[in-house]
Amino acid sequence: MTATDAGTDAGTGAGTEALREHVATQLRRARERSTALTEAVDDGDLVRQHSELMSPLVWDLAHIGSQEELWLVRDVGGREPVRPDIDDLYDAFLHPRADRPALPLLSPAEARGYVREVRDKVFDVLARSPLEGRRLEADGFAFGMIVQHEQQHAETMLATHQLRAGAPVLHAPPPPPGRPLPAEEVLVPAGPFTMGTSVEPWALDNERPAHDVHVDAFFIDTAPVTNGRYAEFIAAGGYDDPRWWSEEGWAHRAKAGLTAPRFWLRDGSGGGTGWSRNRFGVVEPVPSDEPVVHVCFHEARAYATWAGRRLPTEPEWEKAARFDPATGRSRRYPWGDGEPGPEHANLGQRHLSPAPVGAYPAGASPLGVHQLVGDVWEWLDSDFHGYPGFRAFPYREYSEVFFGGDYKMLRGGSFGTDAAAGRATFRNWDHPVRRQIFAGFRCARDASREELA
Ligand code: AVJ
Ligand code: FE
Repeated sequence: MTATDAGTDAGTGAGTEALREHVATQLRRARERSTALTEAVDDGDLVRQHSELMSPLVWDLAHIGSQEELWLVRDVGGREPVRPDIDDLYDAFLHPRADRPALPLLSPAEARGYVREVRDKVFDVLARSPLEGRRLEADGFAFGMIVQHEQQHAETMLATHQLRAGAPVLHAPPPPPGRPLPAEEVLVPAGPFTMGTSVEPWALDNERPAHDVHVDAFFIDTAPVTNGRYAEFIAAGGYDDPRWWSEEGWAHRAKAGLTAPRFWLRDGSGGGTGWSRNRFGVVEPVPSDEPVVHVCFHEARAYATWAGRRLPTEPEWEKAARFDPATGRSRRYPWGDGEPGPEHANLGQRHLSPAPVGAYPAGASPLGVHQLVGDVWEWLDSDFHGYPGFRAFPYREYSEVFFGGDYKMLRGGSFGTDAAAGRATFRNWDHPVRRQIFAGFRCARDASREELA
């Protein structure tokens, strides 16, 4: 076995002081983003429930502070609790999202004051932590976990913004232009590769440990499925033909009345795809060459079946994203081991939509697969389980309690995912019916005997 798992020092260069500076920068970046997302709307919009699927924005904000208090102030810092009285209010397991608006939540002003107070203490804890020793503190793991937690909730808040009615309040430049790709699909050769990681310092428990997986030869699309292609599926009557849908998917399609991706509107103008969409309050024609977004797993699977193809499995996706045939190594990212830059991937809410196909040639994998990271989360035909040797750390409720549940895997991150959670080992999951997340998909197929000869 030649496969190995790329190592890193959290991108900080050597040295505890450099790591401390890196942690501080990441904490500040996360807070700038959640602040912007919660300052973009008035107090009414912060406490309102914009969808049964989501929490009020002010719940997310205080929950971010509550998790930070729990792990960094109390556990790492060993300090007195700041607000032990509100632990239960912001425990995601005690109150489903639909019930959260009725709770006696902190007001917007109180929530802002709370997260500021916690953060002040955290900078003090950071200044004193050795950033080594106990596993929670080694390499700044607990701080990295909290950075990722805040960034994940920032993406959730971005999805809440997409569900909010009314005039646009978020603004960003358009993504870079697309360009034609040399091929529509590439062959990923049969053989083992290293999946997951044992050395990435801020990897979460479900990404661990690194382990070798054999993957049969398969073809994978070089880009996610576009709006233009998806509109062809709709025009061909794809939503009305049970042949393309699983039994469960067909039943859901009927019950939920699905006819097109969420936020699409029939367009009277007759141009382009024949559809328009509402994107963060802007109604605009659906661009043909962008990855489709806001489809559920069942729609993705139906499209793939209609197209004579299938969704990739999770090991297939990760092999396409990380495996370097020249060295046999698994990389941290499709383009190599270096941190994502604006030339590599559409991450971090730099833009408010996926980028057209071909917009990130510098982000392609060694096998020539584009836009695996960023743009849209990709639905996969795999369920959520722990890797062999999985151990919950530091708490079972991040991953383990979801293993074996009604979830499908999502990989690669979206335009709303921060780079802190954009590494190619990062695993996401959701119910197969969910459409408010920034999820699309790409297709794959088995390689035939003739094609391999
Ligand atoms: C990994 C995105 C499914 O948002 O439910 C946030 C991340 N866990 N707070 C979620 C998470 C605890 C989680 N997902
Ligand atoms: Fe959370």
